[in-house]
Amino acid sequence: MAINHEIIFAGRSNVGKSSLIKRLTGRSVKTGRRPGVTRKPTHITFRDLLITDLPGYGFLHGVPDVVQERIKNSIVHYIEDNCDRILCAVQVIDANVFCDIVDRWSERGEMPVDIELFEFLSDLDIDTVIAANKMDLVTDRDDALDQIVERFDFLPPWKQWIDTIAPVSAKKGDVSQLAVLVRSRLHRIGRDNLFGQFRTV
Ligand SMILES: Nc1nc2c(ncn2[C@@H]2O[C@H](COP(=O)(O)OP(=O)(O)O)[C@@H](O)[C@H]2O)c(=O)[nH]1
Ligand SMILES: [Mg+2]
Repeated sequence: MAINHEIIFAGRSNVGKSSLIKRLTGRSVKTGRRPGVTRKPTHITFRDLLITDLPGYGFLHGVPDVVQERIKNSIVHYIEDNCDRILCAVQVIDANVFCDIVDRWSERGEMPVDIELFEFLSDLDIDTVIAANKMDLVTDRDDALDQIVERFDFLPPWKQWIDTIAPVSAKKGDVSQLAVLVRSRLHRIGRDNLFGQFRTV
């Protein structure tokens, strides 16, 4: 069957992209034993909808710079090439360490990769949902989410942005808020028939 629509999962290595896809859809994408092992996009399909798990975006400890640059370029090209059929992007972040990492880069005067990725997706007019994963590790939930939306240049409180950010935990199985957001994007294109592929429990 021809592919008409695509949902991409993007973000740094180890933030839980593959785990989230598994929790959300009940289906596995190929995963490597080590983070960063997956260097090519991997896919699952539901009828004419493609779900894509992209390689980790940005710095990865122990991987040579040239290789990192190559992976980053290939991700950028993949997204640009498939832009027209991309219904939405799920940008996955590790809610527990996101702000520390962003601030560390900012203090060095460098563009944090997560922000770079988010802006890149916005520039392409790709509807982007932020999945704040690993919420099970976060103690002050509302405060953490307020801090996170601020880094993306959204005004807190985070609850103003529930159509854009979904706090989730792939590990504890709590992904319902993300399923709701993905379903809303499917609804917009009249594809409620795919709702069943994205579990709310
Ligand atoms: N505590 C916690 N760990 C998680 C969660 N989601 C994923 N992980 C763990 O984070 C690591 C990386 O997950 P993976 O899905 O491979 O990340 P990817 O590189 O972004 O695809 C694995 O050890 C997962 O078990 C979560 O919600 N909470
Ligand atoms: Mg993965």
